[in-house]
Amino acid sequence: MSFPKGFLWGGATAANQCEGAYNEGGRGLANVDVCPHGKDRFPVCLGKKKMLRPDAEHYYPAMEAIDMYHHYKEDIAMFGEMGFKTYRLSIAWSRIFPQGDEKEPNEEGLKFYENVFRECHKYGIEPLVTITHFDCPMHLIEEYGGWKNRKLIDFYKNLVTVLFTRYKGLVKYWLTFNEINMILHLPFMGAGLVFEKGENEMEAKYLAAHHELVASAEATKIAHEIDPENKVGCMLAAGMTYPYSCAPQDVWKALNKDRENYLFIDVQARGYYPAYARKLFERERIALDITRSDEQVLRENTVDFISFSYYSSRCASGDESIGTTAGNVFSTLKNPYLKASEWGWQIDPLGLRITLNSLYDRYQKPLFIVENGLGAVDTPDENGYVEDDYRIAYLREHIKTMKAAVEEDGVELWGYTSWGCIDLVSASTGEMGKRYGYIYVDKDDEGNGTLKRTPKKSFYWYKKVIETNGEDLA
Ligand code: BGP
Repeated sequence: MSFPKGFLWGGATAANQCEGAYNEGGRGLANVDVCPHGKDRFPVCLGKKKMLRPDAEHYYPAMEAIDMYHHYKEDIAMFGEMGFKTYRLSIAWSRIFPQGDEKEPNEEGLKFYENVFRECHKYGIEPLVTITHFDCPMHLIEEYGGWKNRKLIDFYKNLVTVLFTRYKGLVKYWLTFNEINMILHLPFMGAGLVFEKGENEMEAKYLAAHHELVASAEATKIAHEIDPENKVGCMLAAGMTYPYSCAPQDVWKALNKDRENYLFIDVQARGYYPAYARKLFERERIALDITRSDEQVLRENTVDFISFSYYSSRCASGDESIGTTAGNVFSTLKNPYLKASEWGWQIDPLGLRITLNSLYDRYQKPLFIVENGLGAVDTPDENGYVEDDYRIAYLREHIKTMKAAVEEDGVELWGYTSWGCIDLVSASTGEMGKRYGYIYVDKDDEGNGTLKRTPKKSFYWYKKVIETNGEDLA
């Protein structure tokens, strides 16, 4: 009894957090390029502060990131050395369609990803591609208002048709939208939404979400038509919500908190809006343009598998006076039984087993953990080497419970790609100093550094984990 043969071990990144070269190769400007480092980051990502063009006062970490655009061969070779079976990466939409609404794609952008995929295959690495990891071409925001506009569905269909056709035989695993539930929490970064004064923000978010859900189902349909071998997944920012106590109002609160997230996956995995969602829209006077044909496309094109990120569990209570702590973007109640990372994200390995089981119980579809890891401060020695025992300990404990979920609980799990396998820009803070990688990248929060890559201690540890298919975690 062990991980199945062919279990997909690997690591994950996103274009906007590692590629850089934001204005090379014909790439157009995107929302993710203008999310600055520093105090304005959150207001911009939330759509509260309008920043549709970069200015001279801010530093924009995504513009260069770790310059993987020019280092991808070196980086993929290192993933190959670790023995990766898969590498999760995302496509920058504005590399393929610089404006987003063109008919013809930008060949240079297509060629870039083709080279990346071919490089992966050289090492026996299966690409796992996120079609949209938070990014949206700026032109689609300025001209159409981002995902609030139904027209985005057609532009997205055009994008995916090009991708599935061009990369047929090179890519088999696809994710339509990264952390689709993040649209509620980071609406500009996640869906290109900027709010006008007095706008019904909740309605705008669910409207944008509806368009993404339909676009996701359309993409699933097109993927299967172009190549029946394609496997399409949804992607949830997961982590079970625990009731703070056994008080029924805490249990009720926790159930409803989870529904805020499950709503999206319920649609993508089951093919229709659940009753509680319909009631929410009614209660909050949220008018969505759900057409008959939307309902049909959602119903007929559910996902093949469910992928998710897991950093921590969450906690909820009916009592509003309990203190909160940071979490993956949205804060949660402090769980007194858990320790936390330097950024306040609580560490809960058993929570991963609980999350795996609850997702599997709810959907009965194969699962894929596509993000997990510890964001920490690393202190390299004079050669750039980091002894990151804290990261190894975090990963080890999580892999143990993942193993238990597979071996003892029978959860069907296709793979595990830890987040930020090479150090990259933090999505929430824009820092470089919040590191997740097995590979250290010499660059700081202000953009200084040589970009030199150096394997950390965890690099050799993870290599052994993969070599033994998860048997040797020591
Ligand atoms: C998820 C995102 C990633 C990523 C990760 C870690 O929400 O999908 O893009 O960055 O969280 O978060 P952070 O970078 O804020 O530490």
